[in-house]
Amino acid sequence: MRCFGRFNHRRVMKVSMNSLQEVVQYLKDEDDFIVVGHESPDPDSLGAMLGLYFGLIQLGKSCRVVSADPVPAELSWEGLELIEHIPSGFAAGDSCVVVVDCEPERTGSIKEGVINAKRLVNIDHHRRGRGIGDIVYVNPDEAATSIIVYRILRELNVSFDNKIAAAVYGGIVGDTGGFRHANTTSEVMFIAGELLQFSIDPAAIAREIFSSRPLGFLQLLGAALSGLQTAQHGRLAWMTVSHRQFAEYGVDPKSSDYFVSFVRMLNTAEIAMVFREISPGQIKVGLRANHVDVGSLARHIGGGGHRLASGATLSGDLHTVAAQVVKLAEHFLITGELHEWHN
Ligand SMILES: [Mn+2]
Repeated sequence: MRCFGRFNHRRVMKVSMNSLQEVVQYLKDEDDFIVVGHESPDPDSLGAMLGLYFGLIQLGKSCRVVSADPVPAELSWEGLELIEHIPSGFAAGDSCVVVVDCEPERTGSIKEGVINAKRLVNIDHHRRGRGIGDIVYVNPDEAATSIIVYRILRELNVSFDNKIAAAVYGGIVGDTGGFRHANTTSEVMFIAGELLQFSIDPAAIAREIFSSRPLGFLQLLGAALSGLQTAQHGRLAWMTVSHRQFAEYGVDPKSSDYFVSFVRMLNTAEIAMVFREISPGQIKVGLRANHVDVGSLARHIGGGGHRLASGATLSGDLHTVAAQVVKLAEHFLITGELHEWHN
């Protein structure tokens, strides 16, 4: 849309973000909420959802928590059972929808109902434009959306308890890779330390997120890793997982986001990639890096995410798509430039 200047107010879309204070005020003023996270919910998305849910309930508001995809089976945090799994037919009615940890377009099969909500709030930490919503707060400097929720709950004078602490702590653990990623700042540790003063079980939370998977998952991971490929003397590493393989090992493709962490373990890898055929002809690309800006790479191919952790969904033949993206990534790694892209 073209901006016609200050005399034509109706033509001017709000492009700047709202402040955290404006989010807090909006939440105070509304009474009826539905909190929604992204498709294939991860610990940060779930921690932010539950933290906000418990906080709003404590303030006497009515609130539901809704997800298009089921909650990962390995997690057992208090409150996860309250999340309504609504794969289709979601309508917000008169409730204010709060989307956390993604843009409204990434809420999966319920996105139409989310986008069409009468009132929409969006809280996120992925680098992106403002996007839609009456109130939009996006802060890519925050390690986790759960930390943004922590700050909101503090501003709302919510008193923290064990279940809020466990959810927010779990979200932080998830998005910092168990305090191993570059986003692990002293501020993050300070907040985590404060949450640990509650009666929560950090060992169980970490084990459930990173180290507790069914047999089929490990066997499929092994099969996929045995096909690990590299280029540029190992600076680029990737593997593919076909839809047939997921079926063969009885693994839900949605539960395999974590595969890319194992590719990243290759000691020479500067860019790590996993190509997963999540449904026939639909390829999910996961990208990780230690220094290279794979966020730009993902945005270039229609995806998004953070500078060092990003992803995209492409359609086509698994091996053709993989070859195309590998070529793009190889060129990017050597020249720092992104050549023209058609999928
Ligand atoms: Mn997140």
